[in-house]
Parts: sequence; structure tokens; C-alpha cells
Amino acid sequence: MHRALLTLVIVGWIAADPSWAARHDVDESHNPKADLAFTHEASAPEEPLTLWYREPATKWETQALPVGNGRLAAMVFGGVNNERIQFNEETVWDGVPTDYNNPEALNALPEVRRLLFEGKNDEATRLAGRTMMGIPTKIKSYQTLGDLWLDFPDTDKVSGYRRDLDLTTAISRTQYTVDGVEYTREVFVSAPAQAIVIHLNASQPGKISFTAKLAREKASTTSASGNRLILRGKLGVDYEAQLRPVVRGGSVSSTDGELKVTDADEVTLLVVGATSYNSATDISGDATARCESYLEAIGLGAVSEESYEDLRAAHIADYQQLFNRVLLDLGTTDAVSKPTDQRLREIKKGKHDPQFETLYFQFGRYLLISSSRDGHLPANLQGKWAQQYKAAWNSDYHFNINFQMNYWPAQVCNLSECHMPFFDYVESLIPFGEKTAKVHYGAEGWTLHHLSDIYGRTSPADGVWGIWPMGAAWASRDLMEHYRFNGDKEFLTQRAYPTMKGAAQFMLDFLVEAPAGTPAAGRLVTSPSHSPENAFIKADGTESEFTYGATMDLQIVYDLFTSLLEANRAIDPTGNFDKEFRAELETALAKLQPLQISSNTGRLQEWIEDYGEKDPHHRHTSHLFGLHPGKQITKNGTPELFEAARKSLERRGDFGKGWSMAWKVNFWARFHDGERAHKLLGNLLRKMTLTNLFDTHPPFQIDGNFGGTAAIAEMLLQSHDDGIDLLPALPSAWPTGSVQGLRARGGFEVDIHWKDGRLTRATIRSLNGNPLKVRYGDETRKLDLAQGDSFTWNKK
Ligand code: FUC
Repeated sequence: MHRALLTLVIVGWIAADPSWAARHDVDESHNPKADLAFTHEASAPEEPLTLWYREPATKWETQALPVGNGRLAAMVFGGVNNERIQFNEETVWDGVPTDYNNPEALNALPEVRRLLFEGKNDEATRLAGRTMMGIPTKIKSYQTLGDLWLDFPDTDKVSGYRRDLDLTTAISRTQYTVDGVEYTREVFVSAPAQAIVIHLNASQPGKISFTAKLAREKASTTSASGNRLILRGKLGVDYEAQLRPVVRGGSVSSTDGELKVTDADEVTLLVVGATSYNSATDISGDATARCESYLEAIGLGAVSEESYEDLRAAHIADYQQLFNRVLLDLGTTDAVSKPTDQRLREIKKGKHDPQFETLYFQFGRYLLISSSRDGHLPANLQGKWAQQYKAAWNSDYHFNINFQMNYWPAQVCNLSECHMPFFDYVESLIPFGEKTAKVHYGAEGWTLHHLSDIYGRTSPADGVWGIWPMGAAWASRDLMEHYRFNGDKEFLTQRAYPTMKGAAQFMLDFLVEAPAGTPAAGRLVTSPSHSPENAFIKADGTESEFTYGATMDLQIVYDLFTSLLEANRAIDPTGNFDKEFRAELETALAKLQPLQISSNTGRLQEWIEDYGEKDPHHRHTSHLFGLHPGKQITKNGTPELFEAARKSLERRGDFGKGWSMAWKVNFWARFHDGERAHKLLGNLLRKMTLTNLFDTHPPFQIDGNFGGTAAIAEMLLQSHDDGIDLLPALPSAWPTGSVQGLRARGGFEVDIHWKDGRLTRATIRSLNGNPLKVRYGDETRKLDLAQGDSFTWNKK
């Protein structure tokens, strides 16, 4: 019966638009014509930092290539008879501004705590599930804005086909020959022009003909006005996309919402998009006016080759001022001349291809620049690339690892500007988090739980595992990291300190003294608590995930409070700044429950009690937060905890979801174990990387890309442990190479060259004039460097 109904619906929909539906599948099986044979003879692009393929993409998730400018994003398929370019705008997000708080929560809190301390975890879970969740429990999804479809005259004779994505220019290119005419299509998303730019060219005049259509399966209308195509609709926000063609030669006309270009010499299509979203509480903007103003600002009148070249040059200049800052060379083999999908297949079979690791690293930097630009929203679970209406985990912001992992490469990979959207977004949540702190916990300061959207969600979501009020404390550490890397005192005073202080005020109220009879009696602990999103087995054999004082919480609190003390001293070394609050932090730190090493296993305990493990290989390795991204556990500072943490990591194993594996590479780098780090990096590439180099959870989730990129940097340079470590985890797979332009805490830019597995030369430029302490193996150098000066360590 369901099937019959579905058929009727589909038939009805096709009947409404027979021409379009007949030509296009709306799902990702938009195959190039079956009879189109690809000859696979195209040669490699000159630029080795290029992803390239000898057939068009047929699958959005695994094959299409991402382009973006931080606000707009697009996935390019590179079809010959028809092209699909799916696109997003960052605020096309279902839902409306909502007060998500639950006024019942606070009443239940004392009882939930009592039950947890008495070991009645099940009862606590049931009560908290009924009373402490935000309302509604779920958020809605980030969504696609639409598709641009281009239909070309059918051909079955194509040669020299290649599609690629050049990471040095952020341009995706499709090229092929039909009947002796060479066609070239370039797609990029310009930040200066705030538009998706599609340029079609041919080697002979008058050879470009196609129809273009904007489409969105759900909730939209499409129309043509003049020669402009318009797609319009409403979720909570109004959304709109407009396409304007700029054509040289031939003719252009529009009918039935389709644009027809005939016998043109050259065409540029400009696609802009916007919504009515202004802020988490205001969605009253004018999407149409925004689209029009974007197009007007571009101002291409009659089009000449020059005007496209100007747009292109402005885009490249804008992109390269970020991308060109870091160069990496891990060695090159013959594999570099092969298509990217073939290389990945060979890597899966065990082939060593170090340039592919460089490509993966630079792809991560590319993705961050393309999905996170100053003035816009930060990168979500899929960056900004989503073709769905209900994306996996709503393509939201997950604060119990995923969102923070997106930003791990930002500072060290010299993209500090791309970190700004994270800070802006986190700060925008403070007023909502203050309300949640009051309503749910009766606490001062601000808090947020394991996920959020663009409508100010800070209360617990999804299920009881969402009652994890640690998000603000963890996220605000990124602002401190920005200060550590850049030394910007104004940022520290005006932004980092107040954001962290608010998170700490909440924590000071939220922490409770564990009662007599519990293992932490008299100590401060969090309650309720989770070790995201793991469960445990108690001595009586019962299972739970809900407890008090999970190790990760204690580490996050330690990290936040010690960061605030560091910030306090940096703001005023004489000790006169915010004295009373500093004293409160010091008192609380002294009373905080310390980390526990299991007397049974020698491992760092994940829980306050030495519970049994429900899932020893669980994807989250939350209790090692203090090792990475935190710095509570270090080789020299806490050797016993360091050893215990290593045992915990061994126990978790060498596999995991994409992001989980990427985190483990970072952990092994912090253990200075280059071989193990490289082995897991290999696992990430072999098991969790799609042919377009997207990370997969599965499905596609971008955190693993960013975590993997950060991990490669972490293997070459670390700066969290009182000084700079050069090549702390260099694997034998990268015997000779160099990296230039990485950034280190303290305000340094670092170039490193190595040969036969040994450092040959490092140059460290001081950006802030801070004293330099740099280590290589057992050797340490300490120097005073003035701002702008550099130190070169020659070890030939
Ligand atoms: C966390 C993880 C899942 C997934 C989701 C987006 O909840 O546990 O594996 O990555 O975030």
C-alpha cells in the first residue's frame, strides 16, 4: 500500500513538470548518460595540489567536488550532457527562533543529584529524561538551498575528459572535447563577489548552447524574470537564489522558468543566495533585496572575457592570501601523476603515497577557508555542504567534540582569521546560555549543552546524554588559544576573558561537593555528568551512562580555570586584575576531584568510580581531553598520568569513526609516537576517506578532515608543553621533507626542513617578541627574540 502511494506521488510530481523530471533524477543518481563512454586518457593537471578524475561525478557524497566562500557552498558534478551544481547558503536552516528552556528542570536537579550520588543511576536517568530536557528535545536541520541544472545538447562522443579541483586557486574545472571543440567549465565561489561563478568556454565561437534551471524539490517556486532565474521559498526563514547569465555571442531567452542559451561564444553564470535570517532571534530580513544587492554589486554589464578574468583574479587573490601561507612537502612518488580516485584505491591496497598525505592536509586547509570566513557562521558538521533536507545529525554544531575539532587546524595551520566565525558564534550563544544556566541550574554565568543550531539552542537536546552542560567551558578555550597563538591583548581582555569567565561562573555554581560515602567525598565534582556518549557497567552489573564527575568534565573544568588564571596574569602581571574571582578559581581548583588511575588496569579512569566498560572501543575517547586538545597531561609535567593515558588509548584500539580516528592521530602525536600516529593516519585515509577526500563517519562528516589536517601539523610541530617541539612525531614514512608557515603558541611562525629522519634546519620568526624556547629531541635552545626577528637552527 505504501509503495502504491509513493508511486502515485511520484507520478503526480512528474506530471507537474514532465520535461524537467524526465531529464533529472532528484536524488544523487543523476547519472551521466549510460552510453557516454569516457576514454580515460586525460593527463594530470600541472599543479600537484589538485584533486582530479577522468569521469564526472554521479554521487554527491563521495564524488562531487566542494567549492565555497564561507557563506555559500556548492558541489560540482562535472557532467557532459548535463551538469548538476548543488548549492547551499549557510542560514537555510529549518526552525524558528525558540525559547528552548525547560522551567521544570531546576526543581528536579537536587533529586537527580541525590539519586546519582546514591548510585541510583537508572532512577536518575528516568527523572532527568522527564524533567531536564530542553523543549522541544530536537532541533531541525540545516538544508540545501537548491540545484542548478545545465542541459547541453546530447553527445556520446567525448574525449580528453577531466574534472578537477585546484587547491591553490579554489577553482573546480571540467574540460573535454566533443567534435573537435574543447569545452572548459570553471566553477568557484567568490568571497569578494559573494556569488557562485560558473564560466563556460569553448575553443570555437558559437559552440555553447544549453538550458539552465534552478530547482529545489521541497517548498519552493521557480520563475524567470527578464533573463534572471529566481528560486524562492520559506522554511521559518525566507530563502532565495537568483541566477544571472552574462553571455558573449549567440542569444539568451527564458521561458517557463528555464533559461536558454544558444550558440554563445562564452557564458558566465552568477548564482547568488540569501535568506531573511538576521540573528538567532530575528528572521525578518529581505532575502530578495539581499540577492539583488549581491548581483548589483558585481555589476557585470555586457560581458567580455576581461570581466570574467577580473572576477576570477579577485577570487584567487582573496583565497591565496590565506592558502599560500603554509607549504608542506612530505615527499613525492610516481603516484602523483595518477587520478585521485585511483591513488586512493592503491592506498587502500597498502601503497605508500606521501604526496597524497600532503594533498589531504592542504585539502583540510582548503575546506576551512571555503567554509569559515570572517563575518559569517562557522563550519557545521558538513562544513557548509549539504544536499539534504534532513541532514545527518541535522548538520548542526555538536559541542561534545565535533564542532571544536573543526577548528583544530585553524591556528597551527596559519588560518587564524578562519577561526573568527567560531568565536562570533560562541559569543552569540552567551545570552541564551545565561538563561539556560538560570532556568535549568539556578546558576550564574552561561552554559550550553552538546549541540546547537542557529536559533540559540543552549538547553539539553536529543536524549539524556544531552544533559552535558560542558559545551561553553570547552568552546571558550578556543578564544584563549587564539590569544596564545596571536598575542592579541585586546582580544584577550575584551573577548576571551569575559567569555571564559562566564563559563567559569557557571561551573563554580554547578560544581558540588561529593557527599560522604562516595569515592570523591568532600571534593568538587560535576553532577549530573556524562563521558560523551559512552556507557559503563556498575559493580552490580547494571549499565548506565549517567553519573557524576566524569573524567572529561574534571579536565574541562581544570583547563578552563587554569586558562583563566593564565589570562589573568597576562592581562595584569602585577596580580591586581579581578583578584576576588581569581581567588575563587584557585580555591575551587584545589578542591576539584583529581584524575584517577585505575588500580586494576593502570589506565586513566574514564569515570570517577572504576566502572566496568560497556564498549572498550567506544568512538569517543573523552577522558583523554587533558592530553589533547587540553594540556593537563604532558610527558614532563605529569609522567604518571601520561603513561596511564597511553594505556587508555591502547585499550581504545586503532579504529573508529572518521573523527574518532583523527582524534587518535592527534593523541599519538602528543605521545611523540610518529609510527603509531602515521599508522592511524593511514587508517583514516584507507577506511574513512571518500574519493572526493571528504571524511566519512559514515556518512560524510567534515570533522575528520579537520582533525586529520590538525594531526599532520601536530606530528611536525607542537607548542602546548612549555615551548616549541620540532618534529615531535616524525614517522619513518616521511624521511625527507619540509613545512613552512606553521604557527606556534607564543606568537611564532615556523619553517622546518628535515632529511633522513633528522632535523636539518628550522627557522622561527617572532611575531610578538616573546622569549623563545625550542626543543628538538633532547636539545633545547632558549633565546630572547625581538618582534620581527628570527632564529635559524642549523643542524646539518
Ligand atoms: C557525536 C558522535 C557521533 C556523531 C555526532 C555528530 O554525537 O558521537 O558519532 O559524530 O556527534
